[in-house]
Amino acid sequence: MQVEKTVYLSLGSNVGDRESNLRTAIEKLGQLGKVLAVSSFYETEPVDFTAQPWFLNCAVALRTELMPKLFLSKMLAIEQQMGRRRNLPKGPRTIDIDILLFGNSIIKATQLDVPHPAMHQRRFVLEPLAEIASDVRHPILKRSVRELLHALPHSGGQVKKLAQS
Ligand code: PH2
Ligand code: MG
Ligand code: MG
Repeated sequence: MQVEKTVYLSLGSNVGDRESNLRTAIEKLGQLGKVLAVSSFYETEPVDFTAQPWFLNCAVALRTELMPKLFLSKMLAIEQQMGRRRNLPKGPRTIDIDILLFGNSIIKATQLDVPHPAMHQRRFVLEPLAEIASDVRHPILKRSVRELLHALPHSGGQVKKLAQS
C-alpha cells in the first residue's frame, strides 16, 4: 500500500504572463495528487540574483501517493512542458516549482534536498506558505512556518500580496 503525504511547494514565475503561468502549473500539478490549498499570489522582489524582473510567487499544498523522486521527475517534466529552460542559475524563468516539505521526510540526495535548504530564509516562500500552513513544522528546525516567518529579519526582498482575482 502506498502512503499518502502532504507536499508543500513554492511556485515562481518572472517571465511572460506570470499569473497565467502559475495557474497553468497548479492545474498540471493536479495530475500528481490532490491540490488541497493554494495561497494568494505575491509580487516579490528578486533575491540572490537581483538583476531580473520581479516574481509572482505562491505556495501550494498537495496530497500525493508518489514517492519523492518520482514526484520530482514529474514536477520537472511540468516545468519542461511549460517551456522552462535552464540558462542562468537563479535567473529569469517562466516557471519554477520547488519542493519545500514532503510530509515530515528529510531527504538528502543529489537532485533532492528536503526540506528546501533555503526555505526558512526566504520571505517570498514563507509569507505565502504561512497562509496555508502556518502550524506545519519544519522537521529539522522544529519550528512552525509561522515561527520561521516571524524570525525573519525585516530586511531582504519586498513581498506584496496581490488582491484576489
Ligand atoms: N527564485 C529564485 C531566486 N530568486 N526571488 C524571488 N523573489 N522569487 C523567487 O521565486 C526566486 C527569487 C531561484 O529559484
Ligand atoms: Mg527556486
Ligand atoms: Mg527550482
